[in-house]
Amino acid sequence: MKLVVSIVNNDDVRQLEDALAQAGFRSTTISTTGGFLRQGNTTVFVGTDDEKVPHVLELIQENCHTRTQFVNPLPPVMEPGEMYVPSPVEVQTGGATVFVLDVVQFERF
Ligand code: 2BA
Repeated sequence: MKLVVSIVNNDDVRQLEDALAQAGFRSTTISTTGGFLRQGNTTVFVGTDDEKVPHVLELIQENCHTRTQFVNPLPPVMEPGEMYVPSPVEVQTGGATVFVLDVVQFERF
């Protein structure tokens, strides 16, 4: 058994959850925050049999989209009198960052 952990854009979660449910997969989501952009995203957990992992990955790929954002880098340490003019940097996020983990034991009581 595997646990598929995918970090996805908040705007894609609803669609992904629906697609997973329709295909018969159980999922759990938690609200998370990216360490770089410091913006909210969602982490989706799907526990499933090894042979069904490709189907889960397919659904994630189909339903999660890449986005381009512009962010202002953190300002450098300044000396008095110095001026910093921020210039936004282009960052591509997602579609999804996915980790597939081995599950040692699974129980439902
Ligand atoms: P964030 O950490 O907010 O990162 C958002 C996007 O910013 C990343 O998109 C990447 O394009 C860019 N980025 C991140 N760190 C960077 C850096 N040090 N320098 C330049 N650009 C950087 P994604 O790679 O698609 O990641 C989307 C979200 O997935 C991340 O949000 C984070 O929450 C999670 N994530 C990505 N890789 C991870 C990893 N190895 N471990 C844990 N979480 C990860």
